[in-house]
Amino acid sequence: MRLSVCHVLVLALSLVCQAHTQRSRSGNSRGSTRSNNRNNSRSSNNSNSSSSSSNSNNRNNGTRSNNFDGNIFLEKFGYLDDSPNHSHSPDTVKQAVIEFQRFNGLPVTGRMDKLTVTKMHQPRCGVPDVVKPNRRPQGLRRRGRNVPLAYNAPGYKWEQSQISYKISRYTRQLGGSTQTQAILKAFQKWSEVTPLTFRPGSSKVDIDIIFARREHGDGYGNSFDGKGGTLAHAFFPGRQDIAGDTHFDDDEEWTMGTQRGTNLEIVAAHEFGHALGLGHSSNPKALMAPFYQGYDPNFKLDQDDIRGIQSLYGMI
Ligand SMILES: [Ca+2]
Ligand SMILES: [Zn+2]
Ligand SMILES: [Zn+2]
Repeated sequence: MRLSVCHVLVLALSLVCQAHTQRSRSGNSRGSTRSNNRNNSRSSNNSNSSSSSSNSNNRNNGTRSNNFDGNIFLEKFGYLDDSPNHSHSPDTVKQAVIEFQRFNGLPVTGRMDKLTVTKMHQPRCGVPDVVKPNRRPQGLRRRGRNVPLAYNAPGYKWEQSQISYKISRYTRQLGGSTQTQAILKAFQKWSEVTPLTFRPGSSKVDIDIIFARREHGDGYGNSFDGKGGTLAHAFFPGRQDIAGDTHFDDDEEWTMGTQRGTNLEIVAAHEFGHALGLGHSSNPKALMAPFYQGYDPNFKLDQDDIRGIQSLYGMI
């Protein structure tokens, strides 16, 4: 849709849950697709753990080195379809690498060069960047696989303008009021540019916030991965309980007001973008770009973020 290039869609985090989220939205087939994706990735991840070594010799696509499997990464974030043993033809992998490089503003070489591998190792959001190739509309597939499905937003939004939230599980790394402030300020980024308001709730809320480690109840495909890698993820709006929920990996070092660790307010603002319906942006300046950009005490929404959210909720 209009914003197109910038906001490529994302998908789903967890598709299992998302599936539920979206299924209630009648006529939306993307939701169920996502759930299939996620289920698949869960099973393929499992198969990998038992068979990756025996299969690595069969995989001659050059994305595997030093215990880092580029194919698993590319599958997780939507650039490759799920495959048993994460095996793909060299040409398929090349196209996926090209997509990843384009999306993330890297030189487009089609190879797992140093810049590309370094980028893949940076801390990032757990939500996929693009729709998996086999879920893309036929027209896009025919034109070549190096075309991510571009949206300025996945198309899910809250019907009400007052959104409720609560922090159900805090991290022990920061004081409670510090966390409350970080969350509040993160919401403000979005309420400053839309008619949305955010109110703390006590029981059933739209956006339920938790800190958790490893597997945390929303499917193995969403398990956190220890320090580094995935920092957090969030679910798109919808009618299911999990919709809008936002989870932070408690194995990260969460901080406020320092370059050290990972800034909670910035990551929360990014995740709330998803919880409100935005996908990832291929604009590296956007808050909704997939990788954590480091701490900036004066961080702001980019015009790209503002256009995205206003396309869903309008201006103030
Ligand atoms: Ca992590
Ligand atoms: Zn994200
Ligand atoms: Zn989760």
